[in-house]
Amino acid sequence: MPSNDLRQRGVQIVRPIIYGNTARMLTAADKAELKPPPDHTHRWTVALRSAASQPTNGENEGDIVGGKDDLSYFIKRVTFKLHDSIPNPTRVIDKPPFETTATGWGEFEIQIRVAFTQDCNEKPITLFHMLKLHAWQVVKAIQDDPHLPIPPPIQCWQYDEIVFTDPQDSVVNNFVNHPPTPLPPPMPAGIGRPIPWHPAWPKSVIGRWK
Ligand code: SLL
Repeated sequence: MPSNDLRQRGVQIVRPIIYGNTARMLTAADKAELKPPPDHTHRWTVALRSAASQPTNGENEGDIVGGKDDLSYFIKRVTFKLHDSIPNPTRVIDKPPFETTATGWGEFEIQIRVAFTQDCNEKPITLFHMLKLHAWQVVKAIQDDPHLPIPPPIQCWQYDEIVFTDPQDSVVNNFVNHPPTPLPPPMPAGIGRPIPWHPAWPKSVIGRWK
């Protein structure tokens, strides 16, 4: 029997991921360095990462969301299909970090195609993410109080789990050898700020400016 017929029946392997984007408004320094077209307002990164976050190295809590675990032991390639108005709109990323960056002005849906390593013997999956640039409530807060500085970056992420049912025998050890970093328990109500902050709650942003 060829080895690709050997599957561990009744076994499920689960890997928590996030996909989504960060975005920040272009500063004068960015404009000088990147020389984007004049109508571009934001620089953004779309990514697929492990759900567990990096420990912070002096960054503010929530600045780096996800990405602690290297997923390349089972993900071979992530293809981001961007809006056709963007140069080189099909971005093929063959090694981590599975992400791509651009500047622009508009929000649109991004197709994220995830291809697994050959030994997984699984078909690619396709995810969709609506790029988020504008935190409208924060824009309103700035309009109301022009002394507020440029807001911190947008973090807009979707949690999901990649599940392999009846995995290929030959890859089970690989997964066992790469356990996902456990996610922190949820915070008790009323303690701490939501992480990542949510634009629907401007106070979560403004609190950080003090
Ligand atoms: C729409 N949501 O459906 C809009 C499309 C496209 C945004 C937004 C990049 C432009 C460039 C950019 O921001 N495109 O690189 O010139 O009509």
